[in-house]
Amino acid sequence: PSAIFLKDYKVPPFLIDKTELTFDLDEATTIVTSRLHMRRNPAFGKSTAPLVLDGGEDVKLIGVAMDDYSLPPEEYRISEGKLIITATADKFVFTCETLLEPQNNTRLEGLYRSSSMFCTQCEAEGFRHITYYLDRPDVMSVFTTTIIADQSRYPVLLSNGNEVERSKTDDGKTLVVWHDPFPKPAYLFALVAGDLAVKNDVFTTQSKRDVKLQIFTETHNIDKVDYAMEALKRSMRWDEEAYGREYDLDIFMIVAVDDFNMGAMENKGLNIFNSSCLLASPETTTDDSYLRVEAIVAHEYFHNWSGNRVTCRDWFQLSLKEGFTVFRDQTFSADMHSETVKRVEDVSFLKTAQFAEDAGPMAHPVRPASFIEISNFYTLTVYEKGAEIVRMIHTLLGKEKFRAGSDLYFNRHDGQAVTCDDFVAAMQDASGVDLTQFKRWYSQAGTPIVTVTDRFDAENGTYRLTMKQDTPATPGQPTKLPLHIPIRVGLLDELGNALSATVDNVNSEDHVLHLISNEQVFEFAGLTARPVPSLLRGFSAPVKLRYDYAPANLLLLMSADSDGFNRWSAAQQLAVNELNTLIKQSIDGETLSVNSQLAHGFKTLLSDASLDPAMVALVLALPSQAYLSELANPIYPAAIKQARQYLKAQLANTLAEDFERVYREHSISGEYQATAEDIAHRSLKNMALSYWVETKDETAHRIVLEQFQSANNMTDQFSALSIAVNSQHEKAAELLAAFYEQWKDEPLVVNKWLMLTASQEHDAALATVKGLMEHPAFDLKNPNKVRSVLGGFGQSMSGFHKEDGSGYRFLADQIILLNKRNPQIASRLCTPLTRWKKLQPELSVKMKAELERILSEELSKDVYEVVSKSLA
Ligand code: BAL
Ligand code: ZN
Repeated sequence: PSAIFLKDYKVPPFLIDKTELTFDLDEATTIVTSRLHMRRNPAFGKSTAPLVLDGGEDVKLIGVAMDDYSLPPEEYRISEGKLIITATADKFVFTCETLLEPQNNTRLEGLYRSSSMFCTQCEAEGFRHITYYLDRPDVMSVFTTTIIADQSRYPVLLSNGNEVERSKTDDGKTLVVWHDPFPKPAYLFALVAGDLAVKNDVFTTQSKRDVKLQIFTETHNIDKVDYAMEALKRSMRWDEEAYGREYDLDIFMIVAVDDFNMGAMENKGLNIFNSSCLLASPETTTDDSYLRVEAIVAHEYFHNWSGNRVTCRDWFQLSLKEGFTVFRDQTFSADMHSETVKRVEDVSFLKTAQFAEDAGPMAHPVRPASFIEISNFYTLTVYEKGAEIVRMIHTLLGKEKFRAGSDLYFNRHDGQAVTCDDFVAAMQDASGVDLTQFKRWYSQAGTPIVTVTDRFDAENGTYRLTMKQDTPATPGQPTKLPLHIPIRVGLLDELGNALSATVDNVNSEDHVLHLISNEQVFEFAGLTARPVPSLLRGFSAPVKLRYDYAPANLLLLMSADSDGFNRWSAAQQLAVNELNTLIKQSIDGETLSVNSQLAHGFKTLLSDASLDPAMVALVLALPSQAYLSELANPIYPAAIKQARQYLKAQLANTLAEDFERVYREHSISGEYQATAEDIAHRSLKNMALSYWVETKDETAHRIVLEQFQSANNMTDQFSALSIAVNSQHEKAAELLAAFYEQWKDEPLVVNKWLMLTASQEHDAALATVKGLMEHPAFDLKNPNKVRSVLGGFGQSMSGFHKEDGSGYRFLADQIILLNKRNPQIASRLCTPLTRWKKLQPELSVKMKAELERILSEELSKDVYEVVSKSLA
């Protein structure tokens, strides 16, 4: 397989003004007739270029016609999936008929079956698995879709836009026509057919138009969509208020499907969701999942403007819509709940997973320069780091100018397919802020390291921060240029009070410093004593900050910083320092011991009733094994596991009474509500219990059982189960069995059970996972189940990183098995293996050998790209 390059972009030689599709759906074969009203693209220049349409090997071509003249086989050819017609007029109607077997489509791209339904997934290049087309986002067309199907099995027939016609065919089937007036690329096409239940609602827009809202599910799930419907209405209102964006069609539909490669898809007017990202009920859904449903409903809805009305010119620009839309959904969730909690969660995720990607063999810029398979670039870098870039623009412009920039962007480019440069240009033009250097964030891969040193001059009352930036080399980018990095800084006195200081004639308690060179000095004037710096407040840039904080100063920041994010950040730094000491002891074979400063900080925190319990819970959460692995070089998995378990137990024993008290204080009764307040209490209560149980106290162990049995909601029940499993509670196996028995008819709950069972830390972890693959609850065809079991397994230090390499071999076997069936999922599963260079030497060679074994197979483009780049 070969790569394609951003620098080779050319406008399309042809345009498609109108697309008319007819789907004759049937279990055995589906026939798709496509009529494309095409013309040569004037922007391409005068040309006699042949018509080259994208297709897929799974699409059987029945016939082709030009202006109703059926082409004989010698007048067209198919090569590497593409349909090529040499002699074409300047304007014509191209017709083709294709035959599909959706029931055999295991890739879940294009048209496929999920349970008893037909559904589609066309982003990025799925439409070519339906019919021959110019399957690229800069070809935007007005779609009319006719669906014909048996009435009894498929009473619900949906596509984009508005339903404009409904009738019966001569042979008694139902025929429905949908028309979408907004020109769109093929990746936003959608079709659903099935016997579905519906929940209806109405949203009145700011201009007083009524929009019909519909959520469709299989009948047994329709009682679990109320939360998503409310979240949808909140999103619609928020986008009007925060961005001035109103919904444009008369109807907005969402459909839940069980088999889906992604979380959800923003097809125009017809979002299709992985049921795990839509369905929610107190008994079956945890707080985390409730918040995820809300965030993803919002995300997909926000795409209606950032993605659909203004779309991407080419797939290299994916972050244009994804980075911006993630930023929009993050801000929405922050507005609905707590801004600081949301920021901590997002940053924690970024620093764990995106930083690891940026440091590995698949590191790429937010706007990649090349790819072999675009599906591999739906990454944390494009999404999460892309959102950080938009957030930095927000910081540089300020709220009002950012809004002016987004207004200009939407107005200037409505109905167009544009680039990240166009986005930045709109922000720059509306604000007058020069973003020339800033734009390097889009093209330069890797996480910058910002090293800070300081000096206080008592005589002048000045405090100087010297900052250096350095971005490590990444594949294909050996040298890096300095970036424009906004660094938000405040200063505290020794009691933790905020200090005002003057920088560049501006006196404030909070400054945004612009680090634009490799090294720069910033001077704060007007101080009487050496301050404690609070650096990178709110995580104002996606960088690794290095500053040598004394533990006492971290404790001070943790308890007193006015920036809530940095209070958390200081606690994390303290914990990382202590864990790194313990990890080293473990590697060196020493007895573990640490004089934990963290315990003091935790004690203060646990006694302060004025704090947001959700924040307290986040501070108490020790850095994850995954984050410690990201920081480590090389990674010693067993040492990381041991150090973390040791510190947790030590903190638990030191603060046992506090944890018990906090557990009881935050145990709320009453009906379950997914409100920020109740979620906060539950999170702190369950965090406290996870410590308390580590003391091996009998009462704590009994309470875990009681909570498991008596909980009236999934958050508390699943927390009790997880705590039992993670603390190796003597009843853990019994509880796992009971949980499965209780919930075996609820697939989404079973997925959680699969994940927890697969990620356990114990000697038999690999055997357990092998057993799960044979379990009746497992299904290799269902991406959620594969992600639960194999994704969960990849997190287990004991199972995945087994000394003899058998964990790696097992995962490699599964990747090889899935490679042909579902290349996207197989490729995702490779991620833990891409870290081989960072592992301790004995494990590294074993992991590498498995990658080489995979590479010796006949591979899909998806898996080939990840594995070959990992070994390069
Ligand atoms: N566009 C793919 C799914 C999403 O990011 O919304
Ligand atoms: Zn998206």
